[in-house]
Amino acid sequence: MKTIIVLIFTGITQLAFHAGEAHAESTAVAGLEVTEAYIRTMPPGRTTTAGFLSISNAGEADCQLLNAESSISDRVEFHEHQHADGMMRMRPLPDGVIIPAGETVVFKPGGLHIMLFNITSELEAGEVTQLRFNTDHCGTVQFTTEVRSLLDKPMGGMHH
Ligand SMILES: [Cu+2]
Repeated sequence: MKTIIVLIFTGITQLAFHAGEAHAESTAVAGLEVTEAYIRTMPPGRTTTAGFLSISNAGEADCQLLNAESSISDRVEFHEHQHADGMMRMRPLPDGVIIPAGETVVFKPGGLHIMLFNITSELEAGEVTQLRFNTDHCGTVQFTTEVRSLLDKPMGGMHH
């Protein structure tokens, strides 16, 4: 498994949120586990990228991922791909993603994924960045994402 890293987030919103959630964090460590997390390098001139991972829920209750926070992006969304009229389109999931008890959900190209917007740093393959998921009653999950080259696999239908 990837190392779980505790991040210090700044900003009043995060601090206020964190204060209310602090007691639940140990639950998340016991129940939700993220593995194989990575984000893609960006083509020149772009400030948006996608992230992929596996997340398993070893707990006895479903966990809903409500939102995500990133060390390099101030806006992170859950998206899924959808075929409509012969086109592959992306749809935001404003209600987040449910991870059923005892199951693993895979975020992968062409399916469920994370979108990171407004990235101001250049992403180099091999770097790591930090992400965290905030959940309904399963605390927060913090994890490391590796940056992988865009050239490893085609972006296939990623349009914003
Ligand atoms: Cu997307």
